[in-house]
Amino acid sequence: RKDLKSTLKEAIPEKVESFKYVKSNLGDKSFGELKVSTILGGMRGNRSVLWEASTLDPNEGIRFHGLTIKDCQKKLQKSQAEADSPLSEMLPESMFWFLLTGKLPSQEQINDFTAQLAENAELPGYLHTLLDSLPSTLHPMTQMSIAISALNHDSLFAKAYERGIPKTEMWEYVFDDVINLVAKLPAIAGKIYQNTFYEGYMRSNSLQTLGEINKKKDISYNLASLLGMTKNDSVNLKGLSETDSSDFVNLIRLYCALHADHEGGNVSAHATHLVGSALSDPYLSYSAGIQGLAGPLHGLAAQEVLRFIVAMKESLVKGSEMPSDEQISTYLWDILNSGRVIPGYGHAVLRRPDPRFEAMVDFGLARPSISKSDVHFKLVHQLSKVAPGVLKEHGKTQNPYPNVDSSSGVLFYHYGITETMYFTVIFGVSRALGPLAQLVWDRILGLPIERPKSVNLQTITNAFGK
Ligand code: CMX
Repeated sequence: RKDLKSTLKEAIPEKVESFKYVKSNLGDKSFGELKVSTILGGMRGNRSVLWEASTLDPNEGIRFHGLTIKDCQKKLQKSQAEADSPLSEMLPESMFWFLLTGKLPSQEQINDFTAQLAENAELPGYLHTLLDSLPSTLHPMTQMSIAISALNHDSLFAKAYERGIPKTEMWEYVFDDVINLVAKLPAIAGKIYQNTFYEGYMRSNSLQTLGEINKKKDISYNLASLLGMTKNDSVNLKGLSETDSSDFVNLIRLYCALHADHEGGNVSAHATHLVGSALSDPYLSYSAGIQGLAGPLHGLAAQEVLRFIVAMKESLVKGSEMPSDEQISTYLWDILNSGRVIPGYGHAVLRRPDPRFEAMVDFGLARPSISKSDVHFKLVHQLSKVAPGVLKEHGKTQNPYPNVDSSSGVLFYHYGITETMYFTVIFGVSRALGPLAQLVWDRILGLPIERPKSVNLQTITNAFGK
């Protein structure tokens, strides 16, 4: 008697043949308003998600309400205390305000908003208990999605819905949940870091901490503090210098502002929007976004890139001598020939080097301790000149250029966040901003539940008479 898996195995060849037939013979045909290739090909280019705050142009990159990254770096508010420093970066709080309202905030507005978030940053007791109960071997992204999902316990929107509220009032409760979630993300991320890599320094029975939430500081400072990276907290286990500590806080600010939104079709944004369309509260919705971000073709690439760069350094860098372009090229071909992808390269929409990658590289180039002395950074930079040629010759990827994940991990690593498994959690803190801003608008506009129509291969084939 055949078991389930063997029965399935038997059904595979015929279905794969049918898939190949439809893809190669009917791909160009219009099926309703779409091409068959769009249905089979991950809905590429299909304009079907309403998304207000950002638009991605294949050749230009991202614009936030019409502003480029460089415009945002000039116009969005910085921390008031460091507003005059040329090395100070825009605040993610400012980016969130802009994404949500389409208006540039004043310094006073951002000061107040930053204080409001810090005031709500502490985690409820049950979340500490829950996170403490998870094994430290559980991937940090899984821990993050569990923690965010559990905050549904306190959802004002879910409670109001249960009581019964008109559709026109929903957005106000969603807004309150969104602010609460954005405020708590640094503490969630910090606790996961400490539990996973520092044996629970933040656990309630421990007197030691890597750092703490400071109610007078911004979310990036507080996240950096909880990772043990700020100089002025009571404990400074990692022993960073004042300059490095301040640079690290600015790295988090830049990273979180840049990764906040990338229009609505990417997996984390779309998952948040889709789940939210069922009127699941913002915690459940963004928890779904985090689970998508945890995929290696999306946010997890940040972790993959760093592992790849470290391995490449071990294999190609001898002492202080950098490898030749030819050596890098051979290294890349070995990876491609073994059927693997080059992490940090390619993009579903972009057709040029990602301007977010360039902004992160500029951060490193502005600091000689990174640009001149950090071998991993130098390797990332050299790779970005060599890999496009190799990928073009390989001939598969439609975009042979570096994407955002190519450069971020190496900068965290430089300052001492060496736990590669953790990188995507910082992405998760940042990516909340765009999709959650859109979720508020979804409810303001009263968008309906998402329900695309699915079709099977037989239906497509029948439509064209085979
Ligand atoms: N190395 C090797 N091959 C690659 C490649 C890369 N970096 N990027 C794409 N390809 C291959 C694809 O695997 C695909 O091959 P098959 O036809 O055999 O399946 C082919 O090129 C065509 O792919 P594409 O249309 O150019 O790219 P997709 O839109 O399908 O996928 C992406 C986009 C990002 C998933 C893909 O480029 C990739 O896997 N890159 C490496 C992982 C990565 O860096 N992800 C992070 C993306 C940014 C983010 O979301 O955070």
